[in-house]
Amino acid sequence: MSGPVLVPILGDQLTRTLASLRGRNKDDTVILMMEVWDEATYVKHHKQKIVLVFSAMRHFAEELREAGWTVDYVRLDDPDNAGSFTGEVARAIERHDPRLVSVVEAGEWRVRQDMDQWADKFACEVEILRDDRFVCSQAEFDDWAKDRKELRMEFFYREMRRKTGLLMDDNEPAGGQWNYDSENRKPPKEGLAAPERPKFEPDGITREVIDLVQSRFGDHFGSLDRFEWPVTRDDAARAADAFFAERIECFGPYQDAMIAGQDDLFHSMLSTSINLGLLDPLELCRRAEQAYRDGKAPLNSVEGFIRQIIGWREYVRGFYFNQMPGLAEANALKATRPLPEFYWTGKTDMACLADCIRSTGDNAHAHHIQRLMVLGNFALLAGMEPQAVEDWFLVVYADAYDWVELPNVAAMILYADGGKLASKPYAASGNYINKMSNYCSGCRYKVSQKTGEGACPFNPLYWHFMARHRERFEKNPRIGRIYATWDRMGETKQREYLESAEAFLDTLGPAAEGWAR
Ligand code: FAD
Ligand code: DLZ
Ligand code: SF4
Repeated sequence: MSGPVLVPILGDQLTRTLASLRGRNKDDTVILMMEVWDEATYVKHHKQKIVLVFSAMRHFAEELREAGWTVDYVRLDDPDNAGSFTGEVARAIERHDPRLVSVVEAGEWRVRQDMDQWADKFACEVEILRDDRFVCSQAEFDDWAKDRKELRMEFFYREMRRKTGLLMDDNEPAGGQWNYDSENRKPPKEGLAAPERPKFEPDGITREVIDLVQSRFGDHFGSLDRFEWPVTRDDAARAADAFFAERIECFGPYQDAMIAGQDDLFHSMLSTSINLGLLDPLELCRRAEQAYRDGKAPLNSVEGFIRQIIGWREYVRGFYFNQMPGLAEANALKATRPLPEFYWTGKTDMACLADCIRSTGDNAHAHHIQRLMVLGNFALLAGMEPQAVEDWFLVVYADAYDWVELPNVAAMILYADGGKLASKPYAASGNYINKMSNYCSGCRYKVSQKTGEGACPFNPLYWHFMARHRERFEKNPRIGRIYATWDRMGETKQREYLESAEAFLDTLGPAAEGWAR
C-alpha cells in the first residue's frame, strides 16, 4: 500500500514530541483527532473537564496545522461521527487508505483493550507505541514490582531519582536525605495567603466549546460559571512560570494545609496541563531542581514537588497497569455504603466537606490533602462502596483519568487493594483536620467533642472504622498500637463511640441515581 501514515492522537496526548509524531514526514502523515460521545459519557464528567479536553484538542489541532501538519479533526456534532475511537479510526481508514496506523498506547485500561483489537479489525498495519512521556515503562515497573511482597512508593521513587539524576550529587541524594516531608507539614498560620495564580479567560474556541457543553452535557455535575484552565501549551507554560516564580517556595511547607475559600494555596495547579500532555513532567522537575541549585527555592519544597511527579505520579501509573483489571473491582474492606447525596450537592453541615465539595463543583479541582484527608478519609471511615467513590472522583476532577484516579482512590484512600500500595490506611479523626485547616472554627460540629449530638462526626467514625477492622489492622506495625488506646477506654466509652458513629451513619441518605453514569 502506498497511502499515508494515519496517526490518531487522543485527548490526553496533546504533545508535539509524541512518539507517533517523532521522525514522521509531514507530507506523508494524516493526524486524526476525534471528539467522540463514548469518551464524553463513559462517566458524566464535570462540565469543565469536557470543555478543557475539547478546547485543548481544538487548539492543539490548530497549532499542528500552523506547523504544517495535515489534521483530520472530527467534531462531536459531525453528523457521521461514529461515537467511538474504534469507529472513527475505521472511518478514517476508509477516507485516507493509510499504509500504517501509528498510535501511542492509551492511558486508560478500557481504551487500551479496544486499541489492542485494532490490528485484527483493520485491513492495514497497526503499530502501538509506548508512551515515553512517562519516565518508567510498564516493563520496568513490572520488573521492579515482581519479587516484592509490598510495593512502596518511597523505594520506587529512589530508583526514579537515580534513573533521572534529579537532585542527585555523585549518586547521593542532594542534601543527604531522600525525603524532606518532616519539614513539609506546617499548619496554616493566621493570615496565610498565596499569590493569585494566573487565570485564563476563554477565547473564541473555548467559548464555542462552552456553548456545546452547556447544550449537550448540561445535566453533568459542576459549574461552568468560571472556566480558567490553560488550554494551550503557551498558557500552560505561563501557569508553570507563575508557579516557579511565586509559589514554589511555600509549596513544600504548606502542602498539607487547608484554608476555607482558598482553593489553590501554594499548589502548582498544573495537573490538568501535565495530564493532557501540554507540559512535560520531567522538564518541570528539571526546572524545580534548577530553582534549588540557583538558590531560588528551598530543597524541601523542590524535593516535595519532584517526589509528587517522578514518585507518586509514575508510581500510581505503574501500579495501575500492574494491578488491572482486578484493581477496578477490589474491595478488601468489604465496604458497601452508597455514596451520600451530599457528595454531589455539598449540602452538609460538616464545614470541611462542604468547602471541598464547593471547590470541586466551582473549579473541577480540589487539592491533594482535601482529596485525601477530607473527602477520601470520610469515604474510608464511613465504609463507602469503592466503585461508587471511584466513579465520583473520576467524574468531578478536571485532571481525572482512570490510570491516576483509580489507584489514588481504590488503593490510597480506601485501602480496597488490601494494602498493596500503602502500608496503612489514611484514617484520621477530626483532630487532624483541625490541626491542618481553619475549617473547624466555622463548623456546627465541635471538633473537641468526641461523642454524642454535636460531636465532630470524624471522631466517632474513626473509632468505628478501627474497631470494625481490628482483625486486619491490629498487627499492622504502623497503626496496630492504636488498639491499646481503644482497650484502655473501657466498655462504656467504647459503646458511646460506636453508638454515636452509627447514629450519624443512619442520617446519610444515598445519592439519587444518575449523577455519575
Ligand atoms: P501539586 O500539589 O502541585 O503537585 C504537583 C504534581 O504532582 C501534580 O500536578 C500531579 O501531576 C502530581 N501528583 C501529586 N500527587 C499525586 C498523586 N497522588 N498521584 C499522581 N500524581 C500526583 N491527580 C490527578 O492528576 N488526577 C486524578 O484523577 C487524581 N485523583 C486523585 C484522587 C485522590 C483520592 C487523591 C488523594 C489524589 C488524586 N490525585 C489525582 C493526585 C493529586 O491530588 C492531584 O494531582 C493534585 O491535587 C493536582 O493539583 P496540582 O497540580 O496543584 O498538584
Ligand atoms: C476525557 C476525554 C473526553 C471527555 N473526550 C475525549 C474525546 O472526545 N476525544 C478524545 O480523544 N479524548 C477524550 N478524552 C480523553 C480520553 O478519555 C483519553 O484520551 C483516553 O481515555 C485515554 O485512554
Ligand atoms: Fe470537619 Fe469535624 Fe472540623 Fe466540622 S468539626 S470542619 S466536621 S473536622
